[in-house]
Amino acid sequence: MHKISLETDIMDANEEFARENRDHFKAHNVAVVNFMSAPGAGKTSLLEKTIARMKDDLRIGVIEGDLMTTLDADRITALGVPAYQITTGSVCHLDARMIHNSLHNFDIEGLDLLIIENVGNLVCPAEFNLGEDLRVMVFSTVEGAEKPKKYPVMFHETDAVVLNKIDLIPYSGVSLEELERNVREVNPEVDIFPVSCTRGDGLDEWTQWFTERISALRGKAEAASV
Ligand SMILES: Nc1nc2c(ncn2[C@@H]2O[C@H](COP(=O)(O)OP(=O)(O)OP(=O)(O)O)[C@@H](O)[C@H]2O)c(=O)[nH]1
Ligand SMILES: [Mg+2]
Repeated sequence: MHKISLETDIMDANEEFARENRDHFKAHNVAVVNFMSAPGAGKTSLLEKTIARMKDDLRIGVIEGDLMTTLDADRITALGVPAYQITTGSVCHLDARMIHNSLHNFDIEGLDLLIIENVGNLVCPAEFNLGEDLRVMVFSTVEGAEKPKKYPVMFHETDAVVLNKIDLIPYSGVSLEELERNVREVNPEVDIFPVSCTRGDGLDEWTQWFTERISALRGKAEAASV
């Protein structure tokens, strides 16, 4: 009983901060995307590839979430794109308040696209609305075709699933067809992109979808502000 009311308070407070974040993002006409995955599935690798392809056309900024280190933010700034690192200490996800606080230090003025890389964790990040417009989940195919059924929350709470590391499929014995079938079982509407960040397979299709979604989001925001 006590536990339930505490959880409700936490989630209510998160929703309030998420609403404020969303208003702030709208006021700046910036599209915001939350990238989530288990540790090491390839979020930063996908961001590196995606940003390199989009940064000449869009002004991009990145907020990185990790328990420790600025390693991921350093990888992004090496691309010439501004990045802000949130180190959560022992917290296994980003929440809307952390994003809210980071906006006091990270200027989104003039950005077209703000990407948030969440803390590596296959469950908790999906439960915290950050005020984002779009969610992308990255899944490493080698982790097993059955995982969408065992850990459905994040697969369910996302607009796209990027199935990364398909170059390793011949060594892992995982069936891509079975994995895609299991993703669809959990989330029939989701867009699925098999890719290899290291070899480059599937990155054209993924980047095209992502670019179109961002421009649709920004177009909608512009129309609403007229
Ligand atoms: N073989 C293979 N390795 C990959 C691929 N994509 C990423 N990796 C490797 O997987 C490891 C983790 O990649 P990251 O991009 O750091 O993963 P991440 O999800 O950002 O990790 P965290 O932020 O720590 O959760 C690195 O050693 C990458 O080089 C891929 O498509 N194929
Ligand atoms: Mg990373």
